Amino acid sequence: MKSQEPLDSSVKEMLDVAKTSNVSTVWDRYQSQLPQCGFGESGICCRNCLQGPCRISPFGDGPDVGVCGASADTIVARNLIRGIAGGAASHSGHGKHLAHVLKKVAKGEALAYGVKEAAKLNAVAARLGIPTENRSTKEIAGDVAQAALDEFSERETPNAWAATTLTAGRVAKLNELKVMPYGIDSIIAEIMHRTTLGVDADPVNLLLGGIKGAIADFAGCHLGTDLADILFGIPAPSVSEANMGVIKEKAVNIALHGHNPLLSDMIVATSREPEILAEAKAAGAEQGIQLMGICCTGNEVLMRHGVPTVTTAVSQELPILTGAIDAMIVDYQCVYPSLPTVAACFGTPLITTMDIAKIPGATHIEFDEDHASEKAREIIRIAITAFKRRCNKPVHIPPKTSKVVAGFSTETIVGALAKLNADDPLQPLVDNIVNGNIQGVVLFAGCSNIKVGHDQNFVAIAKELIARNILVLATGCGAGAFARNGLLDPQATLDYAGDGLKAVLTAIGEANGLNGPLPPILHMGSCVDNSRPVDIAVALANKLKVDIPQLPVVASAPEYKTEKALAIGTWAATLGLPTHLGLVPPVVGSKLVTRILTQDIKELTGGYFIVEPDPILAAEKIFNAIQERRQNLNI
Ligand code: BF8
Repeated sequence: MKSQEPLDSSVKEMLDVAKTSNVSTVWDRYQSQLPQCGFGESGICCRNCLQGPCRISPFGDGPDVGVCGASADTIVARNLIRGIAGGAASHSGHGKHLAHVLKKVAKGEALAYGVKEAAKLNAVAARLGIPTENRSTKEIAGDVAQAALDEFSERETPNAWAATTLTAGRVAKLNELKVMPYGIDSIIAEIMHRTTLGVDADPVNLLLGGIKGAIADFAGCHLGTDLADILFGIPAPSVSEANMGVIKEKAVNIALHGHNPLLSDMIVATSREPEILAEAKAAGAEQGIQLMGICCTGNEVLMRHGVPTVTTAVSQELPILTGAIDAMIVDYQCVYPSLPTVAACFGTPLITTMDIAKIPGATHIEFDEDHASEKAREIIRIAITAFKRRCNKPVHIPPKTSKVVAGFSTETIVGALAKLNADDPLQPLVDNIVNGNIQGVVLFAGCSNIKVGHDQNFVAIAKELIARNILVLATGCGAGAFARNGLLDPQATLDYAGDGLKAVLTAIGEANGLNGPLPPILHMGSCVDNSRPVDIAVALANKLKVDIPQLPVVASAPEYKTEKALAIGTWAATLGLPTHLGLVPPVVGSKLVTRILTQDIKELTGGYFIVEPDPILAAEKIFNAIQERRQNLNI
């Protein structure tokens, strides 16, 4: 498939710069991979043992089993659930890292960190059954951190971050299907075990194992969100900006990329220290230090500190091509190994920081939580030195920026609704769903993918839905796409929302002193923060005394690409949501697996996958899924 045109004019402009500078980007590398392997795209190649690789003929004119006898159904299911295990390992690894730091905080170590949100710590502790009365914050933090670490190994009780956060109905369903996880790492290991040669060959059993892995992913995501809020604060709305125009020619421009707020939060704090600012100014940076985010690290610092977003995953190489980035600092996940090569062309320091995520050609400065501020200072000073080197060299910065209002945590949304009804904050939302002002809710999650015209699907589908009075929530690179294309600006509510949605968003905005509406899309954070919209769905379901599969709520991943997105999509469908995918997943080599995921799973969980690459048809199908649920609720 030929990659389509990006939507964003800044991305197009920088691709022209790449061409004239003779710098290869993900767009070029994708073209040079074409045509991509059809066996891989269909999920019917197997490398799980050394008698292979094996390929199954999709047309029935070649082998229909691998050397060991595995069928296309077995191979497709095995490949899919290994992807889910990869996603679960990533999300939960991020959460585990936060748990270790919270544990250090409890022990009086990692002094740069602390418990910023004691109320959330207490709420999480209470949910986990950890006593809070007459105990110090450190004692409670120690127990919560230990409970989080206990989530990883094999145990005799279900994963608490799944069993205590979902509706009773969902917990019962997960138990009934025997897919409730009993240890995140142990499930990941179990998936690796059952997919090796000669273990599980039953595609249905394999898929159930994958669902268990996806629920473990959910637990890891929720744990990650909770611990980040405890350590760094619950996000609240702030006004910021997005797109390449946030880069300032005469500032020390530092791009923060990756996922974990542990380092990036520290860099934000350190960059605001007078001493460091003075160093930047002394180096000639009259506009000071300009931080900007990429991918989910970008979402974390946008949500909590209003740091602008410069771009999202697919276009992560392009800010460097402006010639004005003085350091790109990466932690882990979704970081392209190409970055040091691009950075070398512009003299930009590309700094890796995590011991599990090194890239040849990068400068590695190992992050260390016990010396977090010192590390942050060391890194910022590298950027200041790079700024001195680039001073007065030509830069090419596309000027476009969009206004962004972001920071909609669950707590913030409930707080904003409380301004309409303090006794029962969810009631105004319920009333407006029942009266049709809000037809339903769609969560846009997941990545940007080079196979899709960058941002095209996200923006086209969301605009259709907003016009039809659907409340849209967003996380991850989806939220970034909306940010750069003006859909996180309250003005977009006035420009694009249907009358019912506009009235509700305006009423909430005015009740909260905003003199206008909320934006039509509420940015709820990074990919681990997909747990936040689930919390809202659970609260709604409990209030209505129904379960999640009855709610007029749909998930959509129109441009997904990572294993993490496979895991999220699978738990979304398991929790009972119709889940739209804008790219065909690598399962079509098995009719059985395809049928299970798009049809049969509906009987099991109430959720299912809608695969639709065309954005207008996708919007129609998402809207219809919402209408079906409204009818079933008699509203
Ligand atoms: O975790 S949306 S490309 S940045 S995987 Fe990666 Fe996908 Fe972006 Fe965040 Ni999520």
